[in-house]
Amino acid sequence: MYNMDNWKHIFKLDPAKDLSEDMIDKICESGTDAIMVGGTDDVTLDGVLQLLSSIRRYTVPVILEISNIESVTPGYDYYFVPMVLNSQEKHWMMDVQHQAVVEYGDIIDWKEMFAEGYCIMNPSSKVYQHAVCNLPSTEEVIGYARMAEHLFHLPFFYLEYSGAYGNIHLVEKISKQLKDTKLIYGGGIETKEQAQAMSRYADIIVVGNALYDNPKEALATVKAIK
Ligand code: 1GP
Repeated sequence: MYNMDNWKHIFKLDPAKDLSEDMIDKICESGTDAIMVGGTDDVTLDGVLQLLSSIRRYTVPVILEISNIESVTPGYDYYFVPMVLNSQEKHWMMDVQHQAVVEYGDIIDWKEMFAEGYCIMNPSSKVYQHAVCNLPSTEEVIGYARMAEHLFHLPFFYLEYSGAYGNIHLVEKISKQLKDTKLIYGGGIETKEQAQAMSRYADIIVVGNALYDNPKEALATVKAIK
């Protein structure tokens, strides 16, 4: 097992999108702290397995962020389980996870399993619509962060702006609420400067889309914050 305490940077790869082997090589050798495999649409067991077999040739830790139960497979180092705190439906906060534990609880290795308290802040993103979210006010986001830290004792609070660069003042405010719960920021990071800015407040930044849209800049975000 790896020590996550010093993690600062994660690349998120979408199993429904293609990347060349050369690009996967560059991503895995970039110095990023971990590769997370996850997406919203068309996440299949095939896609998840294919990415795993490419990434597993490298020493970088590999995380499956569980999108649906059908695409879960052994072989990843860690499994991150999103619990969508600002969903309007209990289904996305609690029930999908509960169903999975009822079905597979006997064979789950709990040491590999980590909950993420998700707060999804970009109403135009697929994930926001998919998980039927409400847009919380600043006070409400702070409330979710406090619950993640003090009530649920979650390992991670994920401020998710997927596809859009978020409000850095909010990220700063949330970072002040969290001590034991690590703050993950993801969304719209495309440049070194954006990575550095979010990294001042978030424990871990996640870079996703930029890998597909602007790979050179995306790869440069690792060194920019280390
Ligand atoms: C998405 O938070 C990640 O789940 C990263 O966001 O794809 O916008 O970089 P981007």
